[in-house]
Amino acid sequence: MNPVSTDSGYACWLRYEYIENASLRESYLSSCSCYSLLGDSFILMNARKQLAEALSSMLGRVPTESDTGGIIAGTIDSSTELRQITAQYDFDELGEEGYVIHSETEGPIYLAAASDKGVLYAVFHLLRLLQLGANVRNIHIGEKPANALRMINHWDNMDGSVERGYAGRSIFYRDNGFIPHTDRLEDYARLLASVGINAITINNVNVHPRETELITAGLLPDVAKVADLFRGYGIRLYLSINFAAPIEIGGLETADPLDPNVAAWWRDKAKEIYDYVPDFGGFLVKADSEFRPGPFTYGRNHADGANMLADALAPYGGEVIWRCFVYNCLQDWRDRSTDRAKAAYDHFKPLDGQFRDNVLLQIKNGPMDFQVREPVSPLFGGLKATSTLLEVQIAQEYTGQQRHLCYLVPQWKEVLDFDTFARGEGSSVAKAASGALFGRSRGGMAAVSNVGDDANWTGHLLAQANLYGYGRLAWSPALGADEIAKEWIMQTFGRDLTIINIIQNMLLSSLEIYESYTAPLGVGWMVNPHHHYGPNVDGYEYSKWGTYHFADHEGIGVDRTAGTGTGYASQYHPPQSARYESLADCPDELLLFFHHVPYTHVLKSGKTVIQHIYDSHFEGAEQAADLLAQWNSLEGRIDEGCFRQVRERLIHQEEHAREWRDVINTYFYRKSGIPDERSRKIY
Ligand code: GCV
Repeated sequence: MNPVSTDSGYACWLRYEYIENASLRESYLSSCSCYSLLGDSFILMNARKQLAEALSSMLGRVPTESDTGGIIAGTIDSSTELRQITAQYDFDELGEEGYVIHSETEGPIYLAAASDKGVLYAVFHLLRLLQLGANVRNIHIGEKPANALRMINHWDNMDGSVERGYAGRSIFYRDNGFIPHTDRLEDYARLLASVGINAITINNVNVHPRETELITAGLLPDVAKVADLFRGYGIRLYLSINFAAPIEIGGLETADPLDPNVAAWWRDKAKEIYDYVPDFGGFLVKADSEFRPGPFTYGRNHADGANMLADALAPYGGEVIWRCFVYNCLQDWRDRSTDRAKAAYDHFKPLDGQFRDNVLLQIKNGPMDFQVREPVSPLFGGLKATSTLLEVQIAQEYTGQQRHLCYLVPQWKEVLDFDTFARGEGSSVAKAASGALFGRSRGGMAAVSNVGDDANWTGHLLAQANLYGYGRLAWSPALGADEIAKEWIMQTFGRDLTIINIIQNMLLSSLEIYESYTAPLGVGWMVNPHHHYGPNVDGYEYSKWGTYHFADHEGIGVDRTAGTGTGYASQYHPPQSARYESLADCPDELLLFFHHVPYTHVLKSGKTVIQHIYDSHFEGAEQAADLLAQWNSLEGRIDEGCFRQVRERLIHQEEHAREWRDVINTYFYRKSGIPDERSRKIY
């Protein structure tokens, strides 16, 4: 482990604290005082190191290497004993990344997998069980991930800045080059692997001139070093590319995807990249979006662009991840007919089935942009013949920027559980994104990282739970947000029940609290332009970005119905389309996303819209104060360094929630002229 003090929270959920409880420690020692890990690939060496270090730390004794008992780990091809003992498991079914953990009342604990990566995941799983204080006898676990791709996207720039980064500078780059020493990266790779992440892009989707050069001989040796490091933890490296690279670094006059010289340039480029990184994952592409170049310049479509790149990568097993975050960012706010929410579906639905097999479309969870509340993107279930990735944002751009506590796993769960009805009832986003719903094997999740070089990685210590939770959920969308929270807390703060209950309660209530004192009922935005922090109701109202709430003295909301509005609601399959279309059936929390209503409209909750705005903002601010009170009750029970840094953030959150409350309530009181039923202070 890194020498940084544990007080900072640097070790995250891999603290492997000494187990104070003597009987538990003794029981683990009787099963885990020795181990044998068969094989010496990079991945297995890392697995061995991890196992040995974690066991020493938790059990207070360095485990011995011995093949006569304890833990026996390896691939099924490496030992007849392992193969025989685990004969009852179907390793074909468990696949390349699945594994088995098997133990009886006595005897060794067996960790077996078809591949080295599976063994690494099994080691992390066993260590998690130990950190959670679980029984490790009589366990018969056969695990495999629900998603083939479980990816992290970094929005890091080579100057060391991180777009929408709230935890310091980049851990990869400084001064337009790579940071030479890689201890921290190694710790990061270990953290990611421990929750099953298997893919990473290391540069921003907005690819500037310097990062465009990542695919040139000048920088590929450095890229290769990073790829080597991550490979040792089962993580494949991808790069974000600039669609105009053939012009900007290739000396061509065009980047037209149908121009044979352009295609040849990318083919040569792919060969060059694979010379350095033989298992290179592929390209992540933001094209024709927010001023990024793309195929539109040449009158081509997204399939033309993606397929040309996919053909270049195909001989080497690489893939193209093409983002669907495409919309008109130069809209006229006076134009009520154009609806940004419709754009991704309008662009990509007609192309469904036209993409190569090694293209995946990466779709943000909602149709707008990572707001605290949005409906699910109708492209899930809309696309049936294309592989997809669900993109979520661990970085809290619109959810408190890692200064406010906002545990996002419940939001992602809601998205994953949403029924698209694409193949009738039970067609969840989880199944659509993974591809399982349509019999496709590639698919999964991608997430914008929330990590930087802050000592605790994520700025807000409790925001580590989002990174942890994302990985766990991408592995198994069936896990509960509460379960994940509890796992994370126990591994980070130990097994004291009072601590667990308080922090779990804080995490699980935090999203709802944040939502209640910010933008109401699904309307979104209402933030300061550019940096997106803090309240500004009209911040984007007269802008070109297509993000409006249309509040006037009578009412608020965007009519997105097919009957009288933009028609967005009809992009869903029935019955979701009908539910959103109907004012009576539309769920309260999304009401203003789909309908423009008077402030006196009565919600299902029985409150009017205006009273809901007042109540939720007053209550939300109070609850934010209560988060601080709950945390304060932990003083002396948890590490002082961790306690203080979180308290500082919660003090700010409390104040800032009041600012949100007063700005929003005052705005709507002044617009509507309707007083608060309870006569509370509005300015
Ligand atoms: C990387 C939003 C963010 C941008 C981000 C963009 C995207 O617009 O504010 O910073 O750019 O999404 O996802 O491409």
